[in-house]
Amino acid sequence: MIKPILPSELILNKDGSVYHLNLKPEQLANTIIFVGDQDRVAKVAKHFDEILFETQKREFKTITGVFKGKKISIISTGIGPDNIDIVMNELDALVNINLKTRTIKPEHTKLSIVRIGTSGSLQDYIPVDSFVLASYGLGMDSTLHAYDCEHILETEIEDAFIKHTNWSNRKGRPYIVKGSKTLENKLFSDNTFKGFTATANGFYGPQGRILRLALQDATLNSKIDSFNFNDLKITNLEMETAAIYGLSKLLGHEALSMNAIIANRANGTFSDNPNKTIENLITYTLNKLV
Ligand code: R1P
Repeated sequence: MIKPILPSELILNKDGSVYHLNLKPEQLANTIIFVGDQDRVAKVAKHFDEILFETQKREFKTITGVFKGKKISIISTGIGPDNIDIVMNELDALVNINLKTRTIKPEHTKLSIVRIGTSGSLQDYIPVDSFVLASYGLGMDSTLHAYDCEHILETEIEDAFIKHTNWSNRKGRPYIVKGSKTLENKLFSDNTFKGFTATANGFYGPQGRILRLALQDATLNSKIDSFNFNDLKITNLEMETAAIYGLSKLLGHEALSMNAIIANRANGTFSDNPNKTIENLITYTLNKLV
C-alpha cells in the first residue's frame, strides 16, 4: 500500500484545489505561460479566442483559454524564486499527483512552460526593446539547493563562474541549468538573442543596485558582465528563470524563459515604451507556441 502524502505537506483548499494557486487539475492546460505581474495575465489573455476559466489567490492569477486552437494557461508567479518554488510544486502536483488519493500517479505528465518576463540586459550589444531567449539560467538564489539537484547542474560552468567572481562562500553556491531545447527550437528566430539569464533573489543589493546600503561586493556586476565560458556570456538579470529551469528539469517538465529587455545596465538606458516591448514579446511568443 502506497502511503498518501499528508495534508500538512500537500495542502488542498476545501474545494479540492491546490493551496496557493487555487486550481483543480481540469482547470489547467499542459502548455503554460508564466508572467511575473498579475496584470500581465489579462494582457496575454486578451489575444485568446475563448476564455475557459479564471481564478486568483494572492499574486497567483490564472486564466485558461484557447489561442488559435491551442489550450493555454497563463499564470502570474509574482516576484522571485521563492514564489517559483510554490508555483512549480503546485502545478506538478496538479498533473502528477492524484489529489483524491494523495499518491503519485503511475503515468508522468509533462508540462511545457514559457516565461514571458521583463529583464535588464548586462551587455551593450543587447539593446533595450530586444528579446532574449535564455538557453541557460544561472541561479544566484539558493532555492534549488533545497532539493537533490546535483545531477542536473552544469557544474563546470558553475566552478568557472565562482572562480571568476570570487563568489563569497557566505552566499549559497550559484547553480546553472539549461533551458528546454525543444522549446528553444520552437521559440527562437532572428528576432531574438540567445542568452544566459542570471536570476537574483532580490531587486536591489542582490542585483548590485546601491541606494543607501553598501554591497558585500560592489564589483560583482562587472565580474558577471565579463564572465566568459567558451564564448558563453551572461546576458541579462531578473528574478525567476533559473529556479523555473531547475525545478522543471527535476520534475520532468520543459521550460524556457523569454525576456523583454526593458533596461540596459551596461549603458544605463531604459526603454521609452516598455509596455510596447512586452506586448511585442507576448504576440511573438503566442504565435510561436501554436
Ligand atoms: C522586478 O521588478 C520583477 O520584474 C522582472 C523580475 O524578474 C521581477 O519579477 O520580471 P517580471 O516583469 O516578469 O515580474
